[in-house]
Amino acid sequence: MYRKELKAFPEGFLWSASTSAYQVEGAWNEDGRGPIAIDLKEDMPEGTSDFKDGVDHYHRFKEDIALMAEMGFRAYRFSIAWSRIIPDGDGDINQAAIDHYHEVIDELRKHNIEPIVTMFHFDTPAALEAKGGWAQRETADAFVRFSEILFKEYGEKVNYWLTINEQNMMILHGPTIGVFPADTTEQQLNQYNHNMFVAQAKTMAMLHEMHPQAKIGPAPNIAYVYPASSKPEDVIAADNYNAVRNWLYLDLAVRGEYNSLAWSIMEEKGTTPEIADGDMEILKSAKPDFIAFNYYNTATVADAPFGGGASERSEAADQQISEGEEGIYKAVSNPNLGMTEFGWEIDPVGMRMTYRAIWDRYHLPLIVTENGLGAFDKLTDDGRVHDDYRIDYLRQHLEQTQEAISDGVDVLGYSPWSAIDLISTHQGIAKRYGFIYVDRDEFDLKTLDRYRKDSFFWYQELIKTNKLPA
Ligand code: BGP
Repeated sequence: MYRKELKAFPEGFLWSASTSAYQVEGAWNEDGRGPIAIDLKEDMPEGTSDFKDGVDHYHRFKEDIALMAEMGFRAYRFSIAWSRIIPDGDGDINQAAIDHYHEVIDELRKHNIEPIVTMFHFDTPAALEAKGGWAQRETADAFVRFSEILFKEYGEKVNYWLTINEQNMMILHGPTIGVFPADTTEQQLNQYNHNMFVAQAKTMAMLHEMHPQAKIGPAPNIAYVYPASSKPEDVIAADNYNAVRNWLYLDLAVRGEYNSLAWSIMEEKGTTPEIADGDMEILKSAKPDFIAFNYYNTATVADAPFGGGASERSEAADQQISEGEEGIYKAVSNPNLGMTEFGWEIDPVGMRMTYRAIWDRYHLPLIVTENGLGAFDKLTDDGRVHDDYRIDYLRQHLEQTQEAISDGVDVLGYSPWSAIDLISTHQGIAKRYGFIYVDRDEFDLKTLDRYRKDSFFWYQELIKTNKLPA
């Protein structure tokens, strides 16, 4: 559908950008913070830094928020570190951490920036992991208690809550992200998934009870799946992967039910989770106010008969490079798309399709909570980063966002990854996404000074005028 005129971004659109605590904060062992499972991971990919120092946002949040205010942010999406608030996950509350996040939220409010708070972004407290992690109902209960503490403390000041970041990527690519060991079985993963959904559902219902003015939603990574051709078997494969990658997660979060195709695939493999009495009622009781989703690119798949191989690129598999699975779908490259320096396909039009598909299924307002380009940025002598490639990427995705808005999709805001450079999940600081450059290398913290990239000024102009700069 081609249009001569696109609808404008709505008034009050939430122009934002995102970070997560363990990737940005640093100060990993300060002010009582307990370790997270990822801190204890010993096998970071060679040549990539760990997360311990981040980009020191914990100490420099005022400077960073001032830069966000200078860009004109209407909102900022960040996560609150569970193991700061409750160092061992389910025990004593750490007042220093409670105070810290009050300061962060107050600082944002001072600049008229709406906080969008993620409650759990990959950072399971190590003490809970040692007791069996998400396999245990106790971890789910501990998460609900943590949420209650957050709602009591910050519920009057925070209107937008996100429960769990990319639950689907944790389940599908946990070892690459570092959240689960490589030998975790599928049956275990499906149990973790189920336990997380029960926790999430309780949390959503609790917020509505405690703070009716506030809104809450899940934040999965949704990527529409294309068939490699019009061959009917390829179309079935695409439908399979849409079910196991996307709809399983949103059907549970929004409708409180298992996607029947995804469930049948688990049944076929004998990996269905155990469902305790009352769980399905709990899942049904949760009513998200919106769907937040992270979008980087689409996936393309072909028919995958047994014995035919599962993927063209499985050795590189991560959040955005599909793995494939014999009998279900075969992951293939899409010859119509370009790629980032890190091998992620780039598909702005696929974002429009993803908006449409989510909207058609659920009819809830949408917020994009991640989208962005990881690149090897270079700081030049003029103290800038000339990241025209990032501006192009963001512009194209925002053009498609405007197309989707014109198609009738209700979009509340756009919060790309990332507000400031931070440590990638498995590819170090070299893979930069921010509007703000941070002077540090993989193993040398250097000055940690902040620099405005060209994209900083581009985003500033966009927010000021509420339209894409010419
Ligand atoms: C998402 C995560 C983020 C983030 C981003 C970019 O999967 O929610 O935490 O890091 O992807 O991925 P990466 O850091 O692997 O480049």
